Amino acid sequence: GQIVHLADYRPTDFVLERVDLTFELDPRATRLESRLIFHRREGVDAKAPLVLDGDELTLTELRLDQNELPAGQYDLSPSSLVIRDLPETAPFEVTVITTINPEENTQLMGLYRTNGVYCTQCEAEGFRRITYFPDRPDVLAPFTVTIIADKAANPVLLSNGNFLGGGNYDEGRHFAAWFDPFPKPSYLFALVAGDLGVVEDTFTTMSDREVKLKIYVEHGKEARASYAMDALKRSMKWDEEVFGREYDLDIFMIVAVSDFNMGAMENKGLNVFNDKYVLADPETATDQDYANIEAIIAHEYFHNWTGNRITCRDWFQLCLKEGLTVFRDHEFSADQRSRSVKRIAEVRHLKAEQFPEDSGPLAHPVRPTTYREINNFYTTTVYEKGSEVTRMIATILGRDGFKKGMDLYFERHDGDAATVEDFVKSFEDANGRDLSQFSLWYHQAGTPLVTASTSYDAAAKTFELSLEQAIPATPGQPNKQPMHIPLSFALIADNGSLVNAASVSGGEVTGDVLHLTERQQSFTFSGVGSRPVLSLNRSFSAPINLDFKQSADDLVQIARHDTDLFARWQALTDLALPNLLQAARDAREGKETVCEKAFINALLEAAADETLEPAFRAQALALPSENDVARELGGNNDPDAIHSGRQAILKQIAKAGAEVFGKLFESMKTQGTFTPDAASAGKRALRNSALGYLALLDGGAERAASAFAAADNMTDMVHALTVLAHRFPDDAKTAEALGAFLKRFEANALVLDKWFAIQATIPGASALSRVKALLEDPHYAPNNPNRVRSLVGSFAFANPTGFHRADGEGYRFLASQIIGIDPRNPQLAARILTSMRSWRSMESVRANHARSALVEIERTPSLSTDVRDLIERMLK
Ligand code: HT7
Ligand code: ZN
Repeated sequence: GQIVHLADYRPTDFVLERVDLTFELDPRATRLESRLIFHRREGVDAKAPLVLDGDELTLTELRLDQNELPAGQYDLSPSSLVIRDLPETAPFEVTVITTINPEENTQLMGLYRTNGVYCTQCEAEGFRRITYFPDRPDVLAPFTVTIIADKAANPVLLSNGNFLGGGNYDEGRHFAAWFDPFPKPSYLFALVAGDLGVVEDTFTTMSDREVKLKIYVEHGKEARASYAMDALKRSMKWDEEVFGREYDLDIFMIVAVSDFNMGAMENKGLNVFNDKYVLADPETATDQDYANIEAIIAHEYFHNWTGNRITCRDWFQLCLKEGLTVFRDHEFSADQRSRSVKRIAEVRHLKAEQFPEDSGPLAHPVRPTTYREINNFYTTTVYEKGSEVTRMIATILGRDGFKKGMDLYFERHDGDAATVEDFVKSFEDANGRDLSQFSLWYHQAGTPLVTASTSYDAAAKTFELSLEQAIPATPGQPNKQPMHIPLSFALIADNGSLVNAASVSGGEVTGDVLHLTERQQSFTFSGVGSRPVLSLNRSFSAPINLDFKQSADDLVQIARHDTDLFARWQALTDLALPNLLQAARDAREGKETVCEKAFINALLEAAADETLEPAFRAQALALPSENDVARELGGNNDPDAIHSGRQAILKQIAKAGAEVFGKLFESMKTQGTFTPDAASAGKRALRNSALGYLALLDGGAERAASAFAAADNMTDMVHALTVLAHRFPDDAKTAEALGAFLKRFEANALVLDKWFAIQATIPGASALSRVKALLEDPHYAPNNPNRVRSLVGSFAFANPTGFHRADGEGYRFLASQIIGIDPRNPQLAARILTSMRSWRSMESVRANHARSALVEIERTPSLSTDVRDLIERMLK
């Protein structure tokens, strides 16, 4: 793969006016006749040829205005079709006939088959695996699609847009025609055909149009789509109410498939989903599954405006649709559930996934300027940091200013392929504010480090806050400019009330937000009668690392009194971290560790506080993970020491809180029939975290086993089974429970994924032999991405002690898996390989083993561009 540079962008020489596709479906030899109407763009040289993209295609026929094209008029290569001597000004029609083999398409890009269903995935560059085409997001056209297929095997024939009509055809075949009037780029094209069940509903839009809603699933799974349908209708309503966005076609369809590389895809009017994010019922889905379904259904639906109606000019602008749409789905979930608890979960995820990416060899700006393989840029930086950048625009401009900017963006750019600059300019123009310094967030990679210190002058009644920002060097960006960092803050008095300073000087302050814009900046608050406690970066208003040495007393004060629940959680985390870090150091030196009482007391106080929502208390009890501790340690990491140290702390908390946890386990039991609402889910989460602590006390295995036996929903069952398997892997009760679980859910692929993941994440060196044995289990499915992620992915991403074995066997195992998966499915291989991105932060013995494993992959002949691109960046 060639390196692509943003600076090389230029529009196409030809404008595509219309697309007319006719598919004759066959599992091994699908014929596609594609008719494309083009005209030469004004001012383009009359000799310029038409260049179409292709990938692994067989060209069967090529015509220009219905006449076969002579061989001398075009050049064919594996990746392109170049046609010369085209009309200077008049529109012309190119007919391209290709033959494709969906059955052999294991990459799951382009047209492929999953469980006998034809399905497409075209983002980012999959359409070129279907036909020769200007496969880039700035080429938009209306599409007409006709699908012809065997009627018995494929009663359902779907594509984008509105249904035009259908009927019987020859030889037991039938056809359906679809027209999508909204000009779209090829990456939003979709086709689905097969024998599927359907769940139907309707939605009446704000201008009183009735839209048909259909969710297609495998036969027999229809009942499991009802939560997704409900989430869809809530998403449609929310987008009207909050963003003023109405749905635009007569029909909106979702299809759930079992083989899919990512979560879902927002094809116009025909979203295709990984069935993991559609199917749910109380017996088989956890609360987390329900929350994911709600979020991803919303995310793909919201793309209809942010991504489809306004798309990206080029793939460098990916965050324009992804960061913004993640922000929109976060806001949706926050409105549907508890805003603070949602924010805590988002920040946990951001720090666990994006912060390591931003501090390692794969770091890149939210809006990159080069790429070799675009599939590798569907990253947590583009998505999650992209969302944080959008959130900061909202924080800086305020609710109304943000809305004005969004409205202007929709008004100006509907129908466009836009850029990040267009987006930012809409906010600038709508608010009369210069956001040029703020825009550095799009261009500078790396997580800023903000160092804060405070001093109080009792005589002058002033409180001073000194801030300094530093943005670490990242690949290709050694030097950084200071950024505009919006920091939400509060001053808390001794009695717990919030203090309003008479005035603040030293920089811009709007409401409860300080605007840090210089490298070093001091803010002075005047008229402050006694020393306040400062709560900084409340709600995680900026995605930064904050170095602010606060005393345990100050943190306890925030944990007790801040009106921002996120800040209370952050304070408890800040109390926990030094204990976990010290425990890891102690474990490494073979010393006993002692957890600070102030922390344990604050934690148990929050856990027992009935004025706090259970979901929040559960978040507080879920201490920073082993990976969080490793990140805080920053380097020379020993996962075994981190694990033992953390276990020691957990045990001390369990002992001190035995009574609290016992009570919570009893009182948080949800009664009656299962409902997946946030309040019930919160109670289950709190009860289950109590169980986690109780299992560390005498009789823990019995407790966990009986919780497993008593569980009447998947959340409780998975949790109890995880506690049992992770704490007592060799206990007979664990084998018994795993066996019972398998027997009961053997026929449900999504539940089987959980069974694999629980075992893949059992801590300790023996994990590897367990994982290897599971690879041979008859239920393992090496071609199903969900199953591979549940076993190999869970092991590499979520089992620090098992994967990062000191003898390097975990890394060697991963290398052999990557080498095996890559030829079949490069995207899947590449994604799992990113589990090695922080290899340099391991202690030297492990780091050396990791390097050797990466070099072994690098030496493999004919690696995909996906894997090669990552390996080269990781080894650089
Ligand atoms: N926009 C979608 C991205 C996606 C994708 C990208 C590369 C390869 C396969 C893929 N499947 C879906 C998903 C989204 O962010 O909404
Ligand atoms: Zn998306």
